[in-house]
Amino acid sequence: PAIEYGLEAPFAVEYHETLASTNDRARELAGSGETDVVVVADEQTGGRGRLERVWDAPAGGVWLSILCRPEIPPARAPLYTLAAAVATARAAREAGVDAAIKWPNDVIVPGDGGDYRKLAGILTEMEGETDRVAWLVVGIGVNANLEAADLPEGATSICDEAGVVGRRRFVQRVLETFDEYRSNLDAVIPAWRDLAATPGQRVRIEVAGTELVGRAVDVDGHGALTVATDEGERTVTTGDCEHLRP
Ligand code: BTX
Repeated sequence: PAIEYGLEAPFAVEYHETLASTNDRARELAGSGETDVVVVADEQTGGRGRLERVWDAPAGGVWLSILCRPEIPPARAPLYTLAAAVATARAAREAGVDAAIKWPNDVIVPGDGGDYRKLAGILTEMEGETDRVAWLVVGIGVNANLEAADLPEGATSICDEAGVVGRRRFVQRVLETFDEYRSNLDAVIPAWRDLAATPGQRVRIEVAGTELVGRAVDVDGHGALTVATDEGERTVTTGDCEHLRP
């Protein structure tokens, strides 16, 4: 294999050189009753984003999915997505990248004049009853040792921003931070706020076919975003968020 993941992590690590999607493999493991497993691949041939979008995942990136079974209602699951964003942004900063979080789940590198480039994305999937999650798969995709030419427009990588990163150590740091916050969910929002680029920005958010424009204010205890619009304050639980030029 190109990299070995003999990690000191609170998760069992399953490494693949190539896989269609680490989220799909983690879901398979969920079906066989596993938990606290991380699936890592050097390359994905069928990487998925949200809403059936394609996620480009050539060899050299960090593509991983964490499978766990937290004792929480589904309404608290977004905190796991935010915890993954915090873990990823912090690890990227430790690698020398000026990383920040764009609500809800993108890790970006802010540029001049309101511009930004996408460094990483998170895709959380789950199954469960109304009162209790059965399993949760948190997929994290980070453009690590890749070059702009290998990535879609608007993307950047750790390598382009700060040079080649040691992926083993990077993954280790992501998992450590994620583990720290999953057992301390109340600390997720404050940590997220410290790394967030969205509050204070003018944003356009697409939610289920409708569009909302205004100034992002803050996130609430569940990670929902409050936006000040001309028609008053609106709270959005999920959607596609674009930062607009000031
Ligand atoms: P998203 O729906 O927010 O973003 C998807 C969009 O991002 C695409 O439509 C494209 O415009 C852009 N994009 C695609 N590939 C990249 C890339 N490598 N870098 C930057 N931008 C890109 C975000 O979805 C959630 C992505 C999760 C990916 C992880 S990888 C491990 C796990 N397995 C899996 O199949 N998905 C997750």
